[in-house]
Amino acid sequence: MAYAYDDQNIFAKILRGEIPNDTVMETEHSLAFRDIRPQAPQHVLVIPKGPYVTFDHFALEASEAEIVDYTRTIGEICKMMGIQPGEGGAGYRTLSNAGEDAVQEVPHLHVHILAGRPLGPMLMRA
Ligand code: DGP
Repeated sequence: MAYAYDDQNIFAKILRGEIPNDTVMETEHSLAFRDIRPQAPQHVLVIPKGPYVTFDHFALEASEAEIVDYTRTIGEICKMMGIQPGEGGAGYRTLSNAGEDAVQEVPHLHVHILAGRPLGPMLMRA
C-alpha cells in the first residue's frame, strides 16, 4: 500500500509556519529544530521539507537532491553540536521511528539526534 501523507500533522504545520519551532538549521530541502520534549541534553529533530512519512518512504521516493541535502544536514548538525566522535566529541544516537511497532507519533519523517549524556542500550529490553 502506498503511503498517504497527512498534511495536518504537526511537522507539516511547522513547515508552513503555522506553529513556532526552535530552528537549528534550515536548508533548501531540510529543517532541523529542537524537540519539544527533549530526552537528552541535546535533542534535535531533522525533517525533510517534502511530504515523506517514514525513512523508507523518503529513501525510496525522494530525489537525489533531497537525499543529499538531508544527509548532509544531519552531518552539519552533528558538527555544529560538537558531538562527532571523530572530532573529539562524545558521540550521539540517531534514530527514526516508523509505524506502530516503533511508536511513531508524528507521521512526517524525522531523524532524532540525541546527545549530551550516556544514552544506554540501543533498545529497552522487552
Ligand atoms: P516520534 O515518536 O519519533 O514520532 O517522536 C516525535 C517527537 O516529536 C517527540 O520526541 C516529540 C516531538 N514533538 C511533537 N510535537 C512537537 C512540536 O510541536 N514541536 C517540536 N519541536 N517537537 C514536537
